[in-house]
Amino acid sequence: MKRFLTVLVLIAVAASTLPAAAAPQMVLRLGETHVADYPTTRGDMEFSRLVEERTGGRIRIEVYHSKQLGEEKAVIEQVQFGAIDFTRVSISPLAAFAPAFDALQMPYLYRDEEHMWKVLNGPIGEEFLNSLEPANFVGLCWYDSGARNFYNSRREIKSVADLKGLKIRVQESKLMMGLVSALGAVPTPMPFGEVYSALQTGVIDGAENNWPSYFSTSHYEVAKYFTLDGHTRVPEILIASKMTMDKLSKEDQDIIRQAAKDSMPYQIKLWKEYEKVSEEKVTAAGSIITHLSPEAVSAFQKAMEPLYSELKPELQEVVKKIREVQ
Ligand code: GTR
Repeated sequence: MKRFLTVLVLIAVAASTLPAAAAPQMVLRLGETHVADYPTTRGDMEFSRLVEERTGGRIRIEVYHSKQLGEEKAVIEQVQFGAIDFTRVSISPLAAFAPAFDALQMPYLYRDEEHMWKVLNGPIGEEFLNSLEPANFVGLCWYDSGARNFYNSRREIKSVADLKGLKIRVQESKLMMGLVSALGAVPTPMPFGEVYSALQTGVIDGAENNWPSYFSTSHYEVAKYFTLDGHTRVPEILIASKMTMDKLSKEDQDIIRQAAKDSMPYQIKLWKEYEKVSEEKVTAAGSIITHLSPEAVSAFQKAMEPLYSELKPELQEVVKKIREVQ
């Protein structure tokens, strides 16, 4: 018994001299609209893991997925005021806070995916990330979001004419409202989380998004006509609150910036896999997938042309530069 007690005392003494498991000195919050296994959420988690690892556990970033911190627009506002530290959002709602971002999400702007990545990973993309500071954000990196397409519960869309009069939900974005109006449909801005029930109850006829969002939200259950028109490529962006970043040392700011960039390949790889899975799942569930003829695609492009002439001259310049990227 005596020996047993001695051993216990020795263990207790040893434990008290061991460094305690490093408690984080700073816990920061990241808001994400998507569910836990969605590629953007997993990208956020990779970013968080890298920051924790590279700061030796001093900085922990907790990822609040599935809108736990609110819908996209409200979260962006809170990041602006420093109440939330980070968020990953689509650049569509962000453009309400930084209007130049519309130039990056114009319809049929990029020749293809490769063109988009050349732009985002080159000087134009870097300039956009840096341009957010006056709005009190720090742009960290881009994530993949594929191309957006129309879907609805009423009928197959094979031409622009088929969209006429349909009530289509859009993100809270002026550009997206204009885009849907240009096609003769009726735009209805609405938070992402309300779309399923609005489709189900017939408040709206359709919406538009990429394969993964169409699948993960179960919108395919209530809107089975999906047309591959690919009207926009709208990059996702990871942003920080400038107020949060200003509180950190230069070294920690650099760690955060680099960790975000280093999480990109992981997110992009998961995106590609999830796009395929989503397409398979919705097709198996009975969605009707419509491929457009080249003539129909040209007609979509033509109908949206006025959006370009309505852009402010300085944004038209940016569009020109984007198109010149080879
Ligand atoms: C998704 C995007 C979300 C959100 C959503 C929407 O593609 O990843 O951040 O913007 O679209 O349509 O509201």
